[in-house]
Amino acid sequence: MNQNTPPEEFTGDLELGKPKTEAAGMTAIAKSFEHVLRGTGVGRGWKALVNLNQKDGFDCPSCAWPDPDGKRSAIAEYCESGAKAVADEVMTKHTASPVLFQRYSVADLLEKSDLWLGQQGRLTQPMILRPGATHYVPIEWPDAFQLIADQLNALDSPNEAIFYTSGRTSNEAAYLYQLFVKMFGTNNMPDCSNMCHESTTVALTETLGLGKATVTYEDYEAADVVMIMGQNPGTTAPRMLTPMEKMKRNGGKIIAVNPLHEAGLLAFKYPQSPRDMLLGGEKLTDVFLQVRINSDLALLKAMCKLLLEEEKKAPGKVLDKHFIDTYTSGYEDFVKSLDHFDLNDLAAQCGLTVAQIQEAVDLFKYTPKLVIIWAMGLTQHKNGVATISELINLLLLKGSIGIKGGGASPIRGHSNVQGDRTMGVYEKPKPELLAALEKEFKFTPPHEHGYDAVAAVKAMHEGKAKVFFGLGGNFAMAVSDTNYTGEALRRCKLTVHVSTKLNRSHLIHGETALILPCLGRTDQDVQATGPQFVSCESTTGVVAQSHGVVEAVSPHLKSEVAIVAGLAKATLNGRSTVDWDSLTADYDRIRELIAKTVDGFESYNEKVRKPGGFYIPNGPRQRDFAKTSDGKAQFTVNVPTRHELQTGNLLLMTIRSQDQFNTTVYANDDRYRGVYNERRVVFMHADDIANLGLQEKQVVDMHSTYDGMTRTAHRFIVVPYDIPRGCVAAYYPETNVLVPIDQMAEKSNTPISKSIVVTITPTNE
Ligand SMILES: Nc1nc2c(c(=O)[nH]1)N[C@H]1C(S)=C(S)[C@@H](COP(=O)(O)OP(=O)(O)OC[C@H]3O[C@@H](n4cnc5c(=O)[nH]c(N)nc54)[C@H](O)[C@@H]3O)O[C@H]1N2
Ligand SMILES: Nc1nc2c(c(=O)[nH]1)N[C@H]1C(S)=C(S)[C@@H](COP(=O)(O)OP(=O)(O)OC[C@H]3O[C@@H](n4cnc5c(=O)[nH]c(N)nc54)[C@H](O)[C@@H]3O)O[C@H]1N2
Ligand SMILES: [Mo]
Repeated sequence: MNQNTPPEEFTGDLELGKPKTEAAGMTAIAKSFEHVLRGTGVGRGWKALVNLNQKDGFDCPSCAWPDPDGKRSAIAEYCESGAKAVADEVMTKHTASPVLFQRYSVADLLEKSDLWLGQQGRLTQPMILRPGATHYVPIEWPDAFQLIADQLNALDSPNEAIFYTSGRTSNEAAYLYQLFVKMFGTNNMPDCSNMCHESTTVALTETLGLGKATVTYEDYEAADVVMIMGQNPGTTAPRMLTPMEKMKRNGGKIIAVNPLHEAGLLAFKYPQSPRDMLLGGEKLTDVFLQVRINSDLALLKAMCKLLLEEEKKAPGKVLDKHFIDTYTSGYEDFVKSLDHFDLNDLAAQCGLTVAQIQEAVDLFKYTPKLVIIWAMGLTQHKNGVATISELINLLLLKGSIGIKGGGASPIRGHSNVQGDRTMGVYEKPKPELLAALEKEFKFTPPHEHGYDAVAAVKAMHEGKAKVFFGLGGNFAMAVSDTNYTGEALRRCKLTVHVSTKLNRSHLIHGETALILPCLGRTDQDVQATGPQFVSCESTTGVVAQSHGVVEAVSPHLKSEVAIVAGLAKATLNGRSTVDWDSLTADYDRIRELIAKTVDGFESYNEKVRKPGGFYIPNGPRQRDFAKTSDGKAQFTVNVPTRHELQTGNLLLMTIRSQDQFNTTVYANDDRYRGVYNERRVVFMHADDIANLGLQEKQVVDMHSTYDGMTRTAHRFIVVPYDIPRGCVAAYYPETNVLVPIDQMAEKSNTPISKSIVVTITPTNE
């Protein structure tokens, strides 16, 4: 078997049902309870659930959706996904203790599925895999820190080390981590953002001066029209459906842009509403644009062209000329450039008619209260940055930025991925932060940009980097080109993972490997001065505290703060002015340092203690675009990409199922899409199945060929599905073997996980 990829076996009993036409409802609530209570023991599970997203409880580890600013209902502030993420963390029935590692060698564990690895429960003790050993064995914390410190200090240059972050890390841990890494001497800080919303960050920073959402929670409910592009909210941000339902009841309209009729886009049943339960849910989408994969740029351009035509028909009613004149630059060039594009051609690229696009434009032509929401369906393409810049063009035409009920709303994935960046986890650190750190801590931080995720893999592959340290995440499975990435990790001298749960990255290891088990979001965190809390930033820029509530499964777990501080102390060994132990003892002291060095965090300890937290400064929300190249919001000229597919070629998007959180698989079902007991499936249009001479449920291989090299993902079952011709979909991470390491979005380097050209052939059994 291939040592770098998950096993390719089927469960053997794929069941296909009808895809659902609504999300949430009682089933979702029932499923939530089922998941939590099954694995946790009733007391722990309840304790965790009732504290989830309450103002004095903990921040849901699942996604970065914001909490309502006002009152919260006691039970509704979690969703099925959140409940599963909590269950996954608080489960106690099993633990991945030293007994497990004694029983199974690394080779044995490699043959287990990702589902099985996750089901082993929480890690309980630091473990080490020594050079040439077959099994992980326990190691004491001080020895682990010393071993990593010795390896780091033995490198020829600090730039031979890589420090990855996944987005669950708290602000406090993230801040210490980036401080330590900069003091060690490198900016090699790739993070999961590099594979996620980096295209968003780049596009928004260029066009508006800040890489974050311009909306607040209230804007969703106040909008007249919300356009949801490239996102599957029923699965990946179910709580978003609550304000959507409210805005609909206020008379608002929803436009959905997606190659799939995702259940969460169609209708929503509010589980606490007797009316919904009796009468059925609220229809959500008013205009559904079933676009071809990666045609969104063409669609947005067509919408801009139609808006200009509408403005000619009703001058002064459609475009916000005052906003354009006062706050933007590049308008004339942008308008001129639209002449080069033909409406019918643009519509055809999307697989739509002009009339369908007009129907959507009619909903928002006379109102600026337009919110555009987007996620991975826009970011993970070669032209991700261009597409998002085009989306900004549309909002600028309407003057929709910096008004109540309007704006740009990327939905971040991991619960604190945005906060980690704010705290300085970034391979291209901001000069202001470097200057502040230099002043406060009296050292010279490195200015040279570091490796992002893809560059880090290449550096390890080429032997330029030799130590990989991961603060959370599952790098081996999350990055593209699984075999290449696996080989890169295997070439390291040392790989270290700070983790809550066992995952495949622990098994695809360097010469020496360490697993350092940490507290999760739900766990109580008690340090020398008493119980501590941490804080996180939501997708709308609210920073709030999070208190763990359940007792840790093992006395050997350390908090991420304690781990980072322990490592910093051992590695820098007197070379820093920081008292790492005192910071671990009292997280208020970390927040004091953040207050002194990070913009917008003045009086952090005070503000974060206010119920509900506080908003950090956001220029674009106030129509302040001072941080762009000329101080104005930028219109940009972007050209749609044509995917000229040769016969037999299809465009593959790699997507999430209902029962996974990124690389963590909770179960093999995808209820909303009607798929049960199996993840190795490929969704195809019936005509494409017929054209290729395939049958429903036939077993096939998928191949991608780039730069003369063919990569293959073996054994997927064909599922006929309502998807545009020429487009196919399959689950990530199983399909990451097909994404070439060199195929990234322009300017953001995000792997092209949503538009991979593939061919499909029957598997030779
Ligand atoms: N339950 C659960 N929740 C999660 C996660 C999880 O794995 N499970 N992951 C978290 C993370 S880190 C993230 S980043 C978010 C991800 O949240 P999403 O972006 O919603 O997740 P994906 O499954 O990647 O779905 C992408 C959606 O985009 C559509 N799509 C794909 N290509 C295109 C395209 O070219 N154009 C358009 N218009 N649509 C397209 C797909 O059909 C799908 O509906 O979710 C977060 N929340
Ligand atoms: N083909 C393809 N590839 C993709 C994507 C895609 O859509 N398609 N999506 C991309 C996206 S959007 C993202 S964000 C990345 C995700 O990439 P990652 O963030 O690297 O992956 P996760 O699966 O979220 O990481 C799960 C692991 O994190 C650890 N963990 C969980 N909670 C904690 C915690 O509180 N602390 C610590 N220290 N560890 C914890 C657990 O051990 C668990 O096994 O994948 C990317 N890769
Ligand atoms: Mo993500």
